[in-house]
Amino acid sequence: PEQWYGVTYREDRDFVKNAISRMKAYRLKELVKHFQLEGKFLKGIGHNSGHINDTFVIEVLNLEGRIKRYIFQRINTKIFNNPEKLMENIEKITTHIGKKVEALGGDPLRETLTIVKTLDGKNFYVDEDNEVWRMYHYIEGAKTYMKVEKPEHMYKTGKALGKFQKQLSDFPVEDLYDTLPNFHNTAMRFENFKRALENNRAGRVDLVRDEIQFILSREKDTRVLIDLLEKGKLPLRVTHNDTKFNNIMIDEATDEGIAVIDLDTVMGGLSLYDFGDSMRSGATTALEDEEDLSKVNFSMELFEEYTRGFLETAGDTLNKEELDHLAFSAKVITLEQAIRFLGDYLDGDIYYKISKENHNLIRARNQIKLVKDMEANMESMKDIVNKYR
Ligand code: GN1
Ligand code: MG
Repeated sequence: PEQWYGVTYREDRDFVKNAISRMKAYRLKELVKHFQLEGKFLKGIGHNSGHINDTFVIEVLNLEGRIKRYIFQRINTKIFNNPEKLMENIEKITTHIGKKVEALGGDPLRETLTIVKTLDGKNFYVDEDNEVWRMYHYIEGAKTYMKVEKPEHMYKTGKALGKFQKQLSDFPVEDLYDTLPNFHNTAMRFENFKRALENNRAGRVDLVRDEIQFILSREKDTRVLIDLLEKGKLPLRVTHNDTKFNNIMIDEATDEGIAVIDLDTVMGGLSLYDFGDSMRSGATTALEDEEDLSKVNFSMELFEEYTRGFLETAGDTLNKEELDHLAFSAKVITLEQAIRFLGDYLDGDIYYKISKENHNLIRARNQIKLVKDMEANMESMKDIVNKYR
């Protein structure tokens, strides 16, 4: 049997029905046969996080009669259009991190993702509908959270991201394929946004004049980091590029951030993108799609906890420009996300998965609220960085 919970998305019954039937159509039991599973298929469970790929947890019964779990994902090839290169990247970096973990007596199966290969030794499987599938070992005893539950989470995930960047600091950036070129080129995101405005594909421009104005008036901010990169003042590093809070696995017993997951966008980037996105998604009092903006606040306490943890493990690898722009990066990455969500709303919701009407607009407004909060607090944010640098 395959179970279909985890896809529940609040009150939206149609979405749940559609998502369930879409996912049911994947015959997981047949699909996973192509991978080197250690056991007999028991069930597959839909997992509702992530705006891009489809994720399942697969349970098998192994030879000792114990349940073993795997993460099984359908890669969204409309976005990741070269799965071969993408998986090569992931294999390279997880091997690199795995070796470092092992050298320190740790368990690579727990501290990074480990690819489960197909029977013919490949990193992914292409099914008869041309859907692309990959599998990882499941990291047991740890979980991800959609939202920070205690300040300690921020301190510890900050440490984990700093450690991740450090583990990859000696990995040659040119050995990685540029999976999504210009992914965090905020200036280019801004240009794309202006194009979406002109095209007005979904006829929604008139509905969101205030939000559009908010973004247009911040054009200058979108160029700051990219200019510093071009001038050679900010180094190109191997970065994660999608450091949403729920992409860090937290140990259930100790609350330590034990592994950074969702490695699809690991490629050349700025350390600041990763710091900024962690703040956007972690130092907030609400979920990314909370509609009641009175509940959406940027939390200075959480910002401080994360900064403290991150600088503890990565502080000595960062240069002056990086340190000087940490506080700003939180704001600019949040602005970038607002641009992306609102841009997708204007395009008619073609990029991010949505599960209710106006979902992308709700998300954009939520991010705009955070940007406003950060602007009001920018000087204190800089003071906090200065306290720990
Ligand atoms: C997407 O799929 P997920 O939720 O891990 C997106 C990120 C955004 C994030 C916003 C490849 O990540 O860039 O920050 O949604 N990933 C891609 O929630 O576009
Ligand atoms: Mg993710």
